[in-house]
This record gives sequence, C-alpha cells and structure tokens, in this order.
Amino acid sequence: MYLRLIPVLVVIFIEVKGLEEIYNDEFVVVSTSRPFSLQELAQQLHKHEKRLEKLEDTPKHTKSLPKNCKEVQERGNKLSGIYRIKPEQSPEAFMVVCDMETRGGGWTYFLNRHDGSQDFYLKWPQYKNGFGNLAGEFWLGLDHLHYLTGHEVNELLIQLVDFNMTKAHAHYSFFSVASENEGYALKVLSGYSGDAGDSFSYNGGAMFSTQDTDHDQDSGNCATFHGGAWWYKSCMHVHLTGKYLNGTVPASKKYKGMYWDTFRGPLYSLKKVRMMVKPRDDTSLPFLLH
Ligand SMILES: [Ca+2]
Repeated sequence: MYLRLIPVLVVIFIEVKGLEEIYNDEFVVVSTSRPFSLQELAQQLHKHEKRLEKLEDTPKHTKSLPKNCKEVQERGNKLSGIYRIKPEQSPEAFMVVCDMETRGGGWTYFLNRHDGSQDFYLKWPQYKNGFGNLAGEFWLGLDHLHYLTGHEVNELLIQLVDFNMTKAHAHYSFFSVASENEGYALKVLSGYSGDAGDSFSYNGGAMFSTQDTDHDQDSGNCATFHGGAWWYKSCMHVHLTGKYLNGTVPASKKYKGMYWDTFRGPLYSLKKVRMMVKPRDDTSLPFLLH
C-alpha cells in the first residue's frame, strides 16, 4: 500500500513545489503525516489547479507580465521564441513570437509566412482576432497589433526572402496602428530605410480592409480582387497577405501573390515574409523638432 503510493507522492511533491513558486507569496501546505488515498490526492490537485487558474487571471499577475517582446528581453530573456505578454491597454494577456537576435532583438512578430500552409484570404473577425499557428504561419490580429503600437510609436521591420534565398528588408522608424473604431488605420508610417525599396509608404493613413469590410479608396473591392486583406488605398504596391504562389507567376496572376513591388515585383510571389514591431527608444518625431 505505502510502496504503491510513493510515485504518486513524488508527483504531488513536484506539483506542489511548482505551485508554490507560482503562488509567490502564498504557500501551499500539504500534510504528509498520513498517506493520502488516491481520491484525496486527486481532490487536492484539482483544488490547486482551480486556485492557480483564478490567480493567473488576477490583475496583480497579469500586470506583472511584460508588455511586449522588448520588455521580455529587458527582463533577461535572450532566446527567440514564444512568450506571454500583456500590453498596458490590452484587456487580456496573449502569446507572441519574439525575435531576440535581429537588429538588437526585442521584436514582436505580427505576420509570419514561409510555406503557404495557412489560408490568408479570410474575413474581418479573423483579421481582428488573429489566426494561424504561432509555431508556423500566422497573423497576430489587428486588436493585438493596435494594443502593441497604438499607444506608443513603434519601429516596423519587414523581412522578405525569395526562392533563390535572396533576402531584402524594409525598416520604418515610425509605425502605429489605430483602433477598430478608426478601421485599424495606418496612423503613422514613415522613416523608410532598407534594401527592399519603399513600396509600403503609399498605404500610410489607409484603413484596413477585408473581403467583407471594404474601407479602401477604390470603386471596387481590393480585398476580393487581390485575394487578401490589407491597408488598401486604390489598392497597393505591396501585398504580404496575398496568395502563396511559389515564385514567378503568369501574367494572369499579376498582383495576386505575396509580393513587394520594388523587390521582385508583382509577377513574383515570395518564399518568406515577416513583419515585426518594437517600441522606439526615442519617442520624439524629428520633423517636429525643427
Ligand atoms: Ca471599395
């Protein structure tokens, strides 16, 4: 009887030790003066699981989460990967992919594509809330992007790779996305540098559109015509939510792929694209200082 319980007690010990750390200033006391029945052990565990779930949702704990990948990095995390964050204005915490290596690290991804496994021709609710798999292809969601960039100006980094593995990038020093009430407009987009060419500035100020929500400045529907979702005007020179068409496309599919006008052009669908943001160290706008 006692021998049979030893492995169970070891498991309980590990569970309780882990919980103690998470409970922080509250300690879990489990009596070991008598052997537990399996039923009692299960009840204990269930009770602690419930308590932990409740605790994780308290303001004290969500408040202590980093607000973006830059803060994750500042807290000593040097590895790129998936972390849980909570931007100040966001009502809830969520998971993100952080890049801790590129250009000093601290970047939060909001778009990642590399194999065409995820459909990007989706509707407003999907673009609002996010979709895909953080370990693969995904769109983080416009609400999350607004909480990350809407209250402090960020830098934007876009990485592009073609099927010859030629890389290009576009960096914008100032980037901010407005709230849903403002159509998630590209409120701030300026300060281009890089070797991809500036195909994106054209869309500065534009609201976001999907196939079912047309905010574009075209008489037609850019999202339906191009098979994606974007900050269209009439319509765009860059379309990183376009179809995954594997390199050179026929003339009939011009502008339909995942393309960047000044890098490989609209007759080519890229292999990999990433878009990521990081809060600026310096929040002043240079053109306001003169
Ligand atoms: Ca329209």
